Amino acid sequence: MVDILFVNPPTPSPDEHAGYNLNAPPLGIGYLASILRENGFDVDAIDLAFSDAPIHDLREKLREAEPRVVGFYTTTVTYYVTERLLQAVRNDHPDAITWVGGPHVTYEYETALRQSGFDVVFLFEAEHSALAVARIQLRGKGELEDADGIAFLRDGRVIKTAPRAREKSLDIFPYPARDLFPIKKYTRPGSIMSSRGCPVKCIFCIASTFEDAYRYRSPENVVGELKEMYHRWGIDDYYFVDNVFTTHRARAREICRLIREADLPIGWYCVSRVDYATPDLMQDLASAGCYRIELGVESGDPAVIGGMKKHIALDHVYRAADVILNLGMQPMFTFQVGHPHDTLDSIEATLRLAEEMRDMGAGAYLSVTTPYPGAPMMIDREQYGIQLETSNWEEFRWSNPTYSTRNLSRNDIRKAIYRGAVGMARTLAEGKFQDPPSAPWLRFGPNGNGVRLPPPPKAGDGGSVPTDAPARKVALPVLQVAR
Ligand code: B12
Ligand code: SF4
Repeated sequence: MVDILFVNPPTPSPDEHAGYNLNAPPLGIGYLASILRENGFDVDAIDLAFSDAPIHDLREKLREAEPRVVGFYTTTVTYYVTERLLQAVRNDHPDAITWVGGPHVTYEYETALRQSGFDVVFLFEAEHSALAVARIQLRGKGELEDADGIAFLRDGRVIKTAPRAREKSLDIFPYPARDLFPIKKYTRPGSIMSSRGCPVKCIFCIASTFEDAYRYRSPENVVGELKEMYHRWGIDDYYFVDNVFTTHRARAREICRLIREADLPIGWYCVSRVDYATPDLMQDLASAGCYRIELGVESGDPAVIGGMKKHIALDHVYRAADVILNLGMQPMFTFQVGHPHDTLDSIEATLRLAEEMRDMGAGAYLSVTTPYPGAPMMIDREQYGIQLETSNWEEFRWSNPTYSTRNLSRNDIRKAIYRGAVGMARTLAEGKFQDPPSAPWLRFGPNGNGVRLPPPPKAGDGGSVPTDAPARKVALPVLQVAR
């Protein structure tokens, strides 16, 4: 009998990720399992992302593990699937206590308690809350009211306890319990999160509300985790799932230095911002094995970018493409259509910019602006002129428009996303953009001649890599974050 069984539900639209070819161990429940195990609880986990028969597989696991608590991770699109899995637990193990956490129920906790029937909803980051509730429910130490950061029902009333402050010293958390997941089955087994939160507040994103202020792990702690994954599982290809890996520039550079010093033959990719893509920082990333960088551009129209509070300029985009391509890495630009400030003309500008980037050899993915619970544009949707046209959470995917705006019908957005997808498909068919060869090749080169360092950036005079200053003089927004 295990104390707590964590469950990652399957996604209702697995094809959605085909372009990225991404599936990775669910780090949130990995962190929770790890901290609970460290505190003496017996934990297990099942990742149903791969399952063809999730309910059947969960039932088997319940029979084998006989958990006292079953804890579900869920996002908005997986919420209905998670409800169905909850029913299986209720049928087969009516005595089990059920927990649920993640970005969707954090905001939709009333429905999760009243309609779906979960016993405890965990709000926001939950390492400390899960430990507190486990002590209360499994060891009989205290009352649920005493645990901060949760919601539950008492005599038909929803009790929401005091908010719990996010952990500032992320190094205190043990590494995620990857041993509980089928590491060999993942296309991206090396997912790792080196920071949480974001200092920017783009209106479509929940990073700054759900994870709050930007917090980061020390370079030593991060590289320690890379070493563990490399030596224990032989993983040589990593995926930093940080909202923005390079927010603290000096820390990112120190991580790169430690990776080089450890001489790990690894490759990796991460998310940055176009305004951070300076030659010196990008060269540091490349020389430590980074081969792909994802950067949000969102729109080809500066007014729309301004409306979403992204704080970037189009000059940053050209510079980022130039710098990253010249260092032999792949820039992967992401764009959105259907933003509240978008018009048919601004969408044309976005599609044109995406095409321009593809012609340069970069990746350019388009998705639909999607208002998730907790995002500023969802909270203030009336102010943004958003008319939701569905209440089916499974439709809240980046390929599917969920609303009309003052300027656009849902069908206008649908047509635009289709054109964007055709553009990307054409680029792939023409071989302009391919999945880069992964880690070992990059680090050791095709001739096996040791670590491959990228060429130094060429000087601005005649070279195609510009200096830090963009060619066109613009006032570049400066973010108030550590550098
Ligand atoms: C990696 C990732 C993916 C990977 C997932 C692979 C994997 N298994 O990790 C891929 C690329 C497949 C993916 C796909 C999608 N993703 Co995604 N993804 C992420 C990302 C960047 C990191 C996830 C992570 O590891 N977080 C780190 C851990 C520590 O945080 P956490 O998971 O939230 O867990 C903590 C708490 O939530 C809580 N908790 C979580 N689970 C549980 C369970 C219990 C029992 C308890 C007590 C507590 C608890 O405690 C944890 C520890 O503090 C997040 C952004 C983010 N920063 O989280 C987006 C994010 C989760 N994705 C998002 C979205 C929208 C999607 C897609 C819908 C996009 C699309 N294609 O349309 C799909 C849907 C996939 C799905 N099945 O849900 C949104 C979700 C918003 C929402 N309300 O649903 C996020 C938040 C991004 C954002 N800022 O908008 N994603
Ligand atoms: S989109 Fe990126 S920069 Fe904007 S708030 Fe989200 S994580 Fe931060």
